[in-house]
Amino acid sequence: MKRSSKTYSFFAAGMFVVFALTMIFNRVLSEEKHAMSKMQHDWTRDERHLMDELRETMSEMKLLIEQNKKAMHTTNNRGINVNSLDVEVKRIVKEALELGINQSSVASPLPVSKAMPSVLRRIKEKKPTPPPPNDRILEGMGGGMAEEDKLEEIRQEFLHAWKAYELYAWGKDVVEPVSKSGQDEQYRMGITLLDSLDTMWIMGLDEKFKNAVKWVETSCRFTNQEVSVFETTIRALGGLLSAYHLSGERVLLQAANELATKMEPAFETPTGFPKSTVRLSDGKAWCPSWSGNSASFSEVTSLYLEWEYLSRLVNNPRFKQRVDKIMDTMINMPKIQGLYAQWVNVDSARFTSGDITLGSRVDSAYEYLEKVWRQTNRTRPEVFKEYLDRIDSVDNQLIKKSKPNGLTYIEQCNFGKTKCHGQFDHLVCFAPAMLALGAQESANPKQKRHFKLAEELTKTCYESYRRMPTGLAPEIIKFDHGEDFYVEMADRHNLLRPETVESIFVMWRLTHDQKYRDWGWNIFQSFRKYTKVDGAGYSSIGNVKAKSKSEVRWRDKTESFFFAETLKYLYLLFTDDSVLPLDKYVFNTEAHPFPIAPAL
Ligand code: DMJ
Repeated sequence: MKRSSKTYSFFAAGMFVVFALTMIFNRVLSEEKHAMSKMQHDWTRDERHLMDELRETMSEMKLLIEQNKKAMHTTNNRGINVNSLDVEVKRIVKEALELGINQSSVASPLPVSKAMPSVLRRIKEKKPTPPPPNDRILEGMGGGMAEEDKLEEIRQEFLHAWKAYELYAWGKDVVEPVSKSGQDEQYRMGITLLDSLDTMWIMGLDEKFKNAVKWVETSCRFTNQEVSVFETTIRALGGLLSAYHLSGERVLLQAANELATKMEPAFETPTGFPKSTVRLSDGKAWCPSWSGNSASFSEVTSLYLEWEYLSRLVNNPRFKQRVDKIMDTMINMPKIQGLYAQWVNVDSARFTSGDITLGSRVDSAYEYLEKVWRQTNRTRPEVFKEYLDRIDSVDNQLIKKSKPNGLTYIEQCNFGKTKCHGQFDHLVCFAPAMLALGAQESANPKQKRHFKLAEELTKTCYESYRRMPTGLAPEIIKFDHGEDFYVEMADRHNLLRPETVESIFVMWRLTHDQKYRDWGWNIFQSFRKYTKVDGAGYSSIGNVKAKSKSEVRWRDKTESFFFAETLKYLYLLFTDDSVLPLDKYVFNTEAHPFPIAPAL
């Protein structure tokens, strides 16, 4: 009797301690958040980084509290050893204060995280290191894993995703891994297979690659399909060309040549801007019937890399002339306050409607200016000038900072630019990679600023993942009000898009800042945790705010760019820099690498 009442009091005291610790923790966290937002503006990058570490460590502490709570429930009389914690906490708080760190950030009688002493040590040495992964990631997923092991894990997940395509959709455009079926979309040419060839080659999946090449040889036919000139160029043509470059399989080049030849009539317009859709059997081409002969701007202007490279390979100057004409039109056409809009008339090269944005229907127009400059071995200064002029206009008019934490974003404006708003598509996250690569081209102050923007925007894009319960970004975030940004119900889906990991990959290659590898790894783990389908496959999901995998709402589709881009960029993030070095290759907008043209 006596014994059980003692146990009971001990348990009650323990519960009280946990309750008190939780309350204090929450208060500390909110004070810290408040202090952070007030101070953020004046902090140096290193200090912000250190503060990030502390904040992450606080998250880890929260996890420990939870674990301790659980331990108490299960063991009944084994509560927290308050005395020993007390001593350790006092020591840490003292050290933190000596270092001049805001008392409210660390001074709390909390269970001591294992990471805390080492964070303090690093602060002392003024050596910021990558922040510890967020608490989602702490749930038993490989923190200290070697980079080679990470490569292998990403490769295994490619195989898991590919298995679904092989089993349920071989030769079809896309796989639906949940319903275990395949669908032909508009392409009817095994678009996933063509888009995935070079990733398999790069990952050393030789057997899989061979089987896919065999399929191209025996079963891929370009007959009477009605296809988007842009999507077919970036995915099919791009996929075939880069896989040919890597493997030397001539059948791939022959297929590319045939496909391009059948699409070519679409370019017969006064401006050179192709009509959106072409029928491969007779070359008949058209724009959407409601559009008054308009096409989306990114679609008519992001074709250069593929057609120029094909032109080199098959020695057909006409292919290059087609895209040179587009480039000339693009440079000379009137802009809207120095910016591009979403819809353009293919006969007059006048913008007709749509938003001004770096997202949907405009994105790769900017991207290709910078890439064409490098791919043509820096022989067309007018192209790079066009790039710099446009980016200047973006910088002067569309770059904004969020409240309260000053995240950088690019806003979107209506046609005519009378009203702007804080819509930020996931698609915009290609921009940091572009800005960072463009910034390598000279050391002038403007380009230094572009590099800084690239760093800031990569952070924003990463935050759009990190702040979601699944660790996966929604399709769109909005900055108009709320805590930095918010997500509307209709935008909660994730299509397995690549843009953020693309920018993370480029930033890693250019800076070797470990944080980029950590961010990419965190994103990979979130994909694996929430979008992997049992048995085989990966699926896009409907709700990145889900609290558990059972609530993600499968959309039952693996977009071909998951194989072509997302997994490829994640893989390249952990390879040596000598694999597809950035000074020798440009990646098209679907992540297919082409060698830079040799100097003349
Ligand atoms: C890809 O097909 C390409 O990256 C394109 O330029 C834009 N979006 C998708 C992936 O999100």
